[in-house]
Amino acid sequence: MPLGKFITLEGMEGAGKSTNLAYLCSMLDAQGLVYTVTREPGGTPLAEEIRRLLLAPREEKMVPLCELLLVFAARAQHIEAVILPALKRGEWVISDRFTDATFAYQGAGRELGTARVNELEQFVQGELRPDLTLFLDVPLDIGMQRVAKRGELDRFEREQSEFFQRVRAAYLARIEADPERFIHIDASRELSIVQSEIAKAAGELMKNTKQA
Ligand code: T5A
Repeated sequence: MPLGKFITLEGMEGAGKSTNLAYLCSMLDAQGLVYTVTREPGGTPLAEEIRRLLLAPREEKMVPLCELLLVFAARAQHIEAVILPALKRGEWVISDRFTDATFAYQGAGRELGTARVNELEQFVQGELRPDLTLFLDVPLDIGMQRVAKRGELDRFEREQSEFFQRVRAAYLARIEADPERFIHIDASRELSIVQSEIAKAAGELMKNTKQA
């Protein structure tokens, strides 16, 4: 059985990943494709517990290396328990964030650097990489306005704008380095326009998969 396809959604806070993930699933449904929807950090009960540790504001400062290792600990569990089994069953896997977020938030935001994240990526994931990554790009102020409407901010959402500038710059550098995998979408526009771009990118992947 051929492996399923692995699609990830990335972007800054409030970019619309969850909203557009639901849209992407409706596209897969329409094509009769079987898929698993998941998210990071999280995706299994244990990894969701680690997510709670990562997102909860706390008095004790979490050091960046602890944060990085927790992210990859959750990912190791997620990959083995959810992602690889689904791909091996031939299902598509749609994940709200994956390792690009680690390069952006821990590598750049926390200034741990790319080399360490690269090493852990190789160690934890082996050859596993997404087939397609949709990067939803919104100016920070728009994203934060959307997030603020939801209420209390998590530990990342409380960061300063310099942190998010580093995060965004890292995403853009990754897109530039791997333009085949990424689709860069201006997500500050109306949802219907954003979704028409998502439909185009996912449609291409579906077409290529059928032809292969
Ligand atoms: N993290 C994660 C790391 O540091 N390292 C890692 O390796 C990983 C995997 C949690 C945090 O974890 C960090 C990064 C994050 O800070 P998360 O749960 O993905 O990750 O957190 P958020 O990015 O904060 O997710 P949000 O749910 O806040 O944002 P979404 O999913 O991008 O936005 P969404 O879809 O909930 O939309 C927000 C609001 O905007 C509206 C929606 O209706 C909603 O109300 N909206 C639009 N409004 C107008 N026009 C549009 N085009 C709209 N699109 C959405």
